[in-house]
Amino acid sequence: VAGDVPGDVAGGVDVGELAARLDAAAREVRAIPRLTDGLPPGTELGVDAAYRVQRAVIERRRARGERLAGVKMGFTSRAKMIQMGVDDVIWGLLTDAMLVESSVDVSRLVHPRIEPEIAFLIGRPVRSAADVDTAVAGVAVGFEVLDSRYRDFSFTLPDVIADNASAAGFGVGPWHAPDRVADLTNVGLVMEIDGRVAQTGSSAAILGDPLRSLRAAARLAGQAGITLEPGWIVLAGAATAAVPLPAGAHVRVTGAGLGRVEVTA
Ligand code: OOG
Repeated sequence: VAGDVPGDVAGGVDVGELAARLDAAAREVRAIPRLTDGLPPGTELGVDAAYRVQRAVIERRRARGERLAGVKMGFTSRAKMIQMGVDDVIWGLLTDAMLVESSVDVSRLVHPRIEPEIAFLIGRPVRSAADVDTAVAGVAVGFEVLDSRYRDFSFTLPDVIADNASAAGFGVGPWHAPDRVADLTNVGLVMEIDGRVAQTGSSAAILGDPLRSLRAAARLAGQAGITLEPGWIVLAGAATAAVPLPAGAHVRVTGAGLGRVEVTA
């Protein structure tokens, strides 16, 4: 994975400096103003530059020993687009440090939220969307913990792209062989918090079919020169709006036919 070096300038913005700002906010558990609010006059943070900032943030994490573990798709459902006020599909990168086993330390997060997901396990290298059909080794119900590094969880599209699509953590339930899953286009999803139903939805909300989201992930990664490696996980995107994840909460996400995954905050 090629990274941007500090001082790299795109659209007049200093990619390395913006990445350092986001990385520090995450490490110091502190919300910062949106990048797009503080740009020097005459400069602009476009979508391409925002992805360069995202990559530079990931490179900083890799320099500290984290390894790439997958890809997440964002805003693949209307519910999320409406909740966050944006209207384009985005993607971000997952690292091994983001994988949540049974509990997530929310004291390390600014204003965490959680949402139900459909997850894919990659079994063979994927370099383009054409590789996807033979590459899926497993399907699972999952969750994603989001944490915007921006004040009030408020951002424009380039801001959230630069902030690695608000990625903070993720977990998956038991893997199922893809040919054992009857129909991925309408998996009922229920997210309970402390035994109360917090969100319900259908995988149909994810671009009509989560496989479409996986193909988009493969295409976007391929364009960025990233191969989806065996063992990587792709989060297809939330099927519902995200809800706050307070300390002490116990969350259970169930997918019809896919079992469930639980996490304690
Ligand atoms: C951005 C991440 C969106 C999804 O599943 O739509 C996302 C955010 O809402 O903060 O992961």
